[in-house]
Order: sequence, then structure tokens, then C-alpha cells
Amino acid sequence: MAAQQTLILVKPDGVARGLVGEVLARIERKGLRIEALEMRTLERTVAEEHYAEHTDKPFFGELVDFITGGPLVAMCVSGDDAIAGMRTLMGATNPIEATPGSIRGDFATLIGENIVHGSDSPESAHRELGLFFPGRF
Ligand code: D4T
Repeated sequence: MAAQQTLILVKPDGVARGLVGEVLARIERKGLRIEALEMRTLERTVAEEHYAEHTDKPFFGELVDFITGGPLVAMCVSGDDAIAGMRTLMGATNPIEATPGSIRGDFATLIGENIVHGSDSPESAHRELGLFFPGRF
């Protein structure tokens, strides 16, 4: 078991629906630790860099519009196997396939409005934490 850090976002839909406290509570109840937390509205350049792997996808424009469309909450979460642990806590990307009990399984129906983001590998976590919290992690 490795101690890891991961970037977690409560996306603008989660903030608009008043789910910030719910997401934070689930992270803390799991035994993971919130190391840093910031509410901000993303600049398009940061959003495009965050989702760089999806540049060529048909949903890229909508994705950037959505993630920049209102305030989000960005966090550094740490703990034992925090990357996989958070992916389990969040549930599958498509909320219809997400297990009940997970955040997406309990609170979402649309893949384009799936409430949370979590880094998917140590390399992604390093890159994404550098983008959201420059010089801190
Ligand atoms: P994020 O990055 O938001 O945590 O999502 P995942 O890591 O779980 O999933 P992803 O990178 O494959 O997708 C990024 C983001 O794009 C949205 N999306 C995805 C979409 O709107 N339509 C689609 O068909 C797909 C595959 C949802 C998450």
C-alpha cells in the first residue's frame, strides 16, 4: 500500500447542486486527508490543459464549456492508495454504470455532469496537481 496524493475536483454541477459538503464528508469518512482546497472558476487555458488527452474527442468543446461554466472546488487528497481509493469512492465515469453507494452512483445520471473528477494514475496526479496548485505538491 502506497501513500499517494491525487487531484480531486467537485465540478461546477456538484457545486451548483450543493454537494460540496457531501463529497468532502465521504472523503474524510473514508480516512483520506484533504491537504489543500480551493474554490475557483477555471480559465479556459487551464481547462484545456487539464483535459489535453481529450482534445480530439467530439465532446471536448462541451467539456471545456462545462468545467469553466461556474465555480469548482479543487483539492489535493492524500492517503493510502488515494488514487484508486478515490476512483472507487467516485464510481464509474458514466453515472448510469456507477455502483449505488458511490458519489456518481448516488447523485448523477449524465456522463457530462458527473459531479467529481479524480486523477487516474500517479503520473496524472503529478501533472494535475502541478496545474491546479503550482509549486505546492
Ligand atoms: P474525469 O476526468 O472528469 O474525472 O473523468 P474520468 O477520468 O472518469 O473520465 P474521462 O477522462 O474518460 O472523461 C473526462 C470527462 O469527459 C466527460 N465525458 C467523457 C463526456 O462528456 N462524454 C464522454 O463520452 C466521455 C467518455 C466526462 C468526464
